[in-house]
Amino acid sequence: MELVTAGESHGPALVAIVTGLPAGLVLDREAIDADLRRRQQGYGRSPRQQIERDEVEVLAGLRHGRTLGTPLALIVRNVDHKNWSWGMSPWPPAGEPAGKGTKAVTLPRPGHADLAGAQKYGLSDVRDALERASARHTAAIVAAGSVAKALLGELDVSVRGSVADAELERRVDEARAERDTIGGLAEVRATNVPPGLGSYATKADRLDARLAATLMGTQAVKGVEIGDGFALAALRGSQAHDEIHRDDERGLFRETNRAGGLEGGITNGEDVVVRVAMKPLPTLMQPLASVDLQTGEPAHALVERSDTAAVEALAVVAEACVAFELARAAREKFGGDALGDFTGAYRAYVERIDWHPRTR
Ligand code: EPS
Repeated sequence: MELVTAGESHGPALVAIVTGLPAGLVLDREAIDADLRRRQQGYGRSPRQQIERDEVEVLAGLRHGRTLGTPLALIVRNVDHKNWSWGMSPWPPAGEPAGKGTKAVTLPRPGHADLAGAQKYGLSDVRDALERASARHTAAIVAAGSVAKALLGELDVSVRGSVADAELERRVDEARAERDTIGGLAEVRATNVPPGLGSYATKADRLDARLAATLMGTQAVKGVEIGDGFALAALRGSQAHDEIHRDDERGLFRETNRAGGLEGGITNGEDVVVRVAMKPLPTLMQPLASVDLQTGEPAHALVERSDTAAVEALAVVAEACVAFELARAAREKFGGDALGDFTGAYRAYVERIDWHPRTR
């Protein structure tokens, strides 16, 4: 399974193409739209979310609600594009400049991709960098993650992201009052994950590395921790590992889960637990020092409408990232062009090992 996305924040639409899904997986449009809505909500989100009504459209790979085993093409339209139709026109715009995005952005924001993007790609308008770097793009990830959750659901695996930040609302209120922004922590937990997803064979196969990569690839994420993560560094070996037990009800199991469900880059049958740290959003109403790229003079960074916090959105996005990577790993382990081949291989495997899925 692979995921490719495209789309700018104020362009016509966001696009996700998912390849490698088995044929015969039932997708529920309402479930995907519900995840898209969850991503839009959350304390501290920008007024942009009142403009958007994120909904999935399917252009290919699905017939009558079932996957065809062919590339699945999803889009989420940007309603706000109507205000940017000149500024973000894919083709040279016709007529006089109108609406938003008509003036070049030359004041890069510290913490955003603005300056590095403009340098790397030789851009005179920072907008050419920031539009794709924007976290708006995560809507496409959530749509694809929702599809991955449907596949994992066939194995009774569930994945849920939540905010791991005490007092988020108070922190948002305080930051908003002071016209500032905040970051925060989110946690994703996947339950009923069978042992044996991922591999120690190569770095690229290690599922912990893959989870870290997909989460670090998410806007504003600056840290990823698996299980007890950084805290493990301070412990003795005798305190840090999860002892192995067995009973007839559960088969082999652990009493503790400091490893976050991953040992040697492979799932070990316990919950997969991952935490992500998000930096404070870099678009500030009281901007930091910058330099005007056109004149070379000191200036203040671009001020644009933005969120005060997006930690609750990150929890939903991180859930989608983890779900997609787990589904990929499950597809590698169990194969299956047809959904029944995939679930059949899973059942035969679980029969072979001494691990018992939780009763349904
Ligand atoms: C974002 C800036 C804001 C956010 C946006 C990410 O958008 P705008 O500039 O249109 O107000 O709301 O996130 C979304 C639109 C979204 O759907 O998550 C940025 O600069 O990263």
